[in-house]
Amino acid sequence: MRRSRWVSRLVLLAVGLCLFASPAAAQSVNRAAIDDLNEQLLYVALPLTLFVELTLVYAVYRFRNNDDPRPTVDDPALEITWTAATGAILVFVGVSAFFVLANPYISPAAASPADGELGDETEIEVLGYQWGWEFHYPEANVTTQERLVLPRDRDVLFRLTSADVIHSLYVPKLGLKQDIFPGQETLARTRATRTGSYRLYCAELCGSGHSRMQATVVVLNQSEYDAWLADRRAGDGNADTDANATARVAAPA
Ligand SMILES: [Cu+2]
Repeated sequence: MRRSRWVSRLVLLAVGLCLFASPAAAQSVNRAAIDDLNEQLLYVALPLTLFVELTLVYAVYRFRNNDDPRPTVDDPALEITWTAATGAILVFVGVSAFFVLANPYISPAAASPADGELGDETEIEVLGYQWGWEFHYPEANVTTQERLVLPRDRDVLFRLTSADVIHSLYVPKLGLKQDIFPGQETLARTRATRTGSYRLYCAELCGSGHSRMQATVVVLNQSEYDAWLADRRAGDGNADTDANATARVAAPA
């Protein structure tokens, strides 16, 4: 009876770990795709880890006083089984990861709005330089620095270029990461699903000012975004409008 109590405790522990590791609602479609994959893999990895560790503990305990160890005998059926099981797990991991990689938000260069999965896109040109960021909204002819404002629930396509060396746009909370090369345009895409303020970093060591190469991403409701864009267009260079964007996030409508 003691054994069944231990088994039930272990099952409870496993369930608890799964619940603990389950991410909260994601802030973007990219983040959701990555979190879902992590969760799927966790459900495979956790039972396997428990199985391996329990087998190890059992073997150590069961054979602790074995003064007459004998060589392992061949067992083709067992060997075929564990090889096939390992193969099946690797295929599952590969297929799951492939579908996330093929997602147009994760691999934007492999998809276009014409594919039907994407709606109307807001285009934003991102320039990385030693050591800062410039964000240009071509539709409104607005340029900002150190603050990237995005509309919520809209597809956004980033056209990324570098003025000098290799940089990398990295917004962990939005699941966004894309290298930026001089003399070459790369793409990134997202759809933010929650208003808020997120950190943007350069994720490629790009010189002595690399650690300062940060910006803030502000996600606003569509109407607030439109108002912000109109503000910026009316008074380009007016730093106060950036503060307004942050204030809107602090007190979302
Ligand atoms: Cu950089």
